[in-house]
Amino acid sequence: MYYIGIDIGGTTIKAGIVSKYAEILGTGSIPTIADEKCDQIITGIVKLCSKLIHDSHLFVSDIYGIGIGIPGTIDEKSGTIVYSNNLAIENIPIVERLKKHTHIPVLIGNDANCAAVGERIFGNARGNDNIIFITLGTGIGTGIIQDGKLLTGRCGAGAEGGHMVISCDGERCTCGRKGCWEAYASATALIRMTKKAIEKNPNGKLAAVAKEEGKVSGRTAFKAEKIGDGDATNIVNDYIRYIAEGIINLINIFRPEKVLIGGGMSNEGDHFIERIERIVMKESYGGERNPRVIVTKAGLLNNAGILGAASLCIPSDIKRDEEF
Ligand code: BMX
Ligand code: ZN
Repeated sequence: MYYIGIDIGGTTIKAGIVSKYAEILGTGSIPTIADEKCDQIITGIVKLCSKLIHDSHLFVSDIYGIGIGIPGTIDEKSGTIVYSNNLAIENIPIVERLKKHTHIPVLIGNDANCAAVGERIFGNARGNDNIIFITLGTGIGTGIIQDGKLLTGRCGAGAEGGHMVISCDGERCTCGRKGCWEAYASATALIRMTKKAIEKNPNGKLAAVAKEEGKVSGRTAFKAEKIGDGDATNIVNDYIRYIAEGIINLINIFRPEKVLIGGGMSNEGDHFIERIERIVMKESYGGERNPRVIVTKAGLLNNAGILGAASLCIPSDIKRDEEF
């Protein structure tokens, strides 16, 4: 019994064959070429799946399901990509179209929602019925599981925590609103803040670190902070503060057991997470009087996309298997 997990990102589509025990038998990827009707994505996925099945010496009949994680508004029930602004596609009945070609059941979900489910089955939220998964990457995605149930809102158009406003009339977000959490606490936002500081002080240590790296990335300010640069310290402190603000807002509504941080920024390590947790513990509603929420790094890391997507298809009795 095997599953295929597919992670559609803005630049790459990654796929992997996954066993019910989260072993990955083989992976592959193709560039994301998004056209209006999604034809290239669909043909690319069909070819990628056949290649993976073939390379893993399996048959189509060994694959019990294909799960796909996609950024944007995903209607799981109708199997439609309702809207994905990064990919610039709308209203694509992707499940129906893929099923015609693959003859394998296909399930889809928002990327962060998939990762939340994956963390609960295979990752750092095993045994937890109340969790919030947050991905800090190009954008901010959130996956909310309450009492064991994934909250997606009507037609999958809810649970977009990245688009709650943390600063009225603040920075413009890709969604059109101003001041969204994503516009302050995604890796993209951190890069914007770092670039701004470098423009102001082109001869400082922060600029030197960026030059050495060859570009400004989400790591630049963290690296410069470690060598004692004041501008970098301010940026990182603000950034951590912004992340914490959003997490506290979510905790005040959902009060989960755990908040799991994934996405590229989670690679900044334990100290990064601890700094966020310190603010969160102090400022969540009720402080230490209310049940503690553990803030921790997500467990699936680089495989979160593939395992999360595959876990959409894995039956719930298997999900609770003690072996995990
Ligand atoms: C955006 C939104 C979310 C997504 C999140 C993380 C789109 C295309 N995306 O807020 O649905 O979960 O980004 O996406 O509307 P990532 O690309 O950073 O993983
Ligand atoms: Zn927004």
